[in-house]
Amino acid sequence: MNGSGSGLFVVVEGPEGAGKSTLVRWLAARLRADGRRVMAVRQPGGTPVAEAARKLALQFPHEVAPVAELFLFLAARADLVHHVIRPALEEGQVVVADRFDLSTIAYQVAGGGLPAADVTQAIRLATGGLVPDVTLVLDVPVELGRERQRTARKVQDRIERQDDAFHARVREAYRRAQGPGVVHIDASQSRKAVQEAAWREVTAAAALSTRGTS
Ligand code: Z5A
Repeated sequence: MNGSGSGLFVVVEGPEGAGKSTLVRWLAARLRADGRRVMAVRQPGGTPVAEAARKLALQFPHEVAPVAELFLFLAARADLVHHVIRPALEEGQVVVADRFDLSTIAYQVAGGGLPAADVTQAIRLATGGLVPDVTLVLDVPVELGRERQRTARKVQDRIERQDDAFHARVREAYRRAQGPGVVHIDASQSRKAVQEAAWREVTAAAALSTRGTS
């Protein structure tokens, strides 16, 4: 399905504080305990170029033009796909990614107002058309996500400092997301309930293919 070798490509998506990083860590550990070879990545980030783009996209102290911001995220993704994700999938690994294309649709299109068709084309160029086998979309109300970040003492990045209307559009875009392999999980539940729901989807996706079973 992902069109890149025999691995399994799992993406975890959702707004800030939804519990994505927590779930990615848990899934990676659970898959390894099952004897799978796992590559866990976050976006933007994961290669020297992608980490540099992350710094610019999230911490640059001056205004960044919306299209420039888009290309920073896509530069990070293109480099990560080329150097890390595709090689891992081709080796038969399970790749678990904290964010992928849906983040760009939610933040830069729904949040930032960039044109969907052009952004979709740019995404395709950046990733060579790589698609996840399963995308777990974690849903939490904006305020609950923020509350979790405050409790975790997270320092806000440029995107997180956008206004409430922006974040409401981002959440709505995630809630509307659909397509092959897209699954919605109520992430206001306990960690355990979220993990169990995610595990059901990942094992179902793995069973549908021979990928990720090395
Ligand atoms: N961005 C973009 O605009 N366009 C793009 O194309 C891409 C990204 C790829 C990346 O931020 C930023 O880049 C992001 C979008 C933008 N900025 N914004 N907004 P990031 O990588 O720094 O992470 P984040 O996703 O924005 O924030 P986060 O706080 O790391 O969220 P999270 O990973 O979903 O949550 P967490 O770290 O797993 O959990 C947060 C806390 O909640 C933590 O203390 C957990 O222990 C706790 N937690 C987790 N799950 C639960 C449950 N179920 N119950 C209770 N507590 C929980």
